[in-house]
Amino acid sequence: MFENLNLNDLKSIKKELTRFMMAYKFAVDEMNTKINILKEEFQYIHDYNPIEHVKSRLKSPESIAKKVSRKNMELNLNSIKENLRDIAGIRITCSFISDIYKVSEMLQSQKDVTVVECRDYIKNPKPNGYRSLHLIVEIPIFMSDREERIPVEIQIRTIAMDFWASLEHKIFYKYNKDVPLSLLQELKDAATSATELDLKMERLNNEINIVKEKNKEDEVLVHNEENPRLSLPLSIFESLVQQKD
Ligand code: 0O2
Repeated sequence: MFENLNLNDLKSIKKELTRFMMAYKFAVDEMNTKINILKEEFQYIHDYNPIEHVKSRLKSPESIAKKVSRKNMELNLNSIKENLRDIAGIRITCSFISDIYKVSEMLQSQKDVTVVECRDYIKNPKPNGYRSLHLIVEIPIFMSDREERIPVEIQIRTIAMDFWASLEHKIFYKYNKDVPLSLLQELKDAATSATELDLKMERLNNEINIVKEKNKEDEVLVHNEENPRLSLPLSIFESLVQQKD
């Protein structure tokens, strides 16, 4: 296959491949920055963080090659770019189902983010019990000589959904995709329990929020000792009140 290539050809292929993968790395870096900003800003304003963990990964060249062959795609960079939209992947874990939709909306509403696809496996779980919100978004990457729009797959799920998916993934690989029926049924039951847990935690959290809101009404904004960063010096507070009058 390589007999007609000289050293320079091989060097240039290597360079092209590296540049191809780098664009996806930059897309992951950019998405991670966006997510960190949302996290910090949300924490600062609402004194609460909807994101528990963020994991990101670049699909390895081996996995890309396997998927290309599994999907009978052409093995060239243009076809890979067109057809494989999960080379850059981000997984966001939240505590509550409502947080998943909050985070998803915050990301989707950013001007430079284009949503290419949204698959809601929470409203419509897969038959095996898999739940998660999947977005494929495109973001612009600016390099020294060009701008490219790069697809990123974002999976957003609760801790319970993530726990289930990790175990299911391990079992699937351990049995080389030929999982005994009894185990599949147990996994389905576990998915039902995880859903029940998510719904129960959401209900409890809503109750806690009602109490928190009630307490907030009595809270004095100036000299907030619990959260000094939100405290306003009395003079500024008075001047703001005067301006409103
Ligand atoms: P990896 O190694 O995690 O990247 P497509 O990507 O379009 O070929 P599909 O299944 O049509 O594949 O897309 P979908 O449903 O959006 O799934 C994409 C990814 O979601 C998978 O990537 C998994 O990470 C995850 N996923 C989907 N279904 C399941 C499931 O039943 N169990 C678990 N544990 N994860 C799931 P990859 O490429 O399969 O693998």
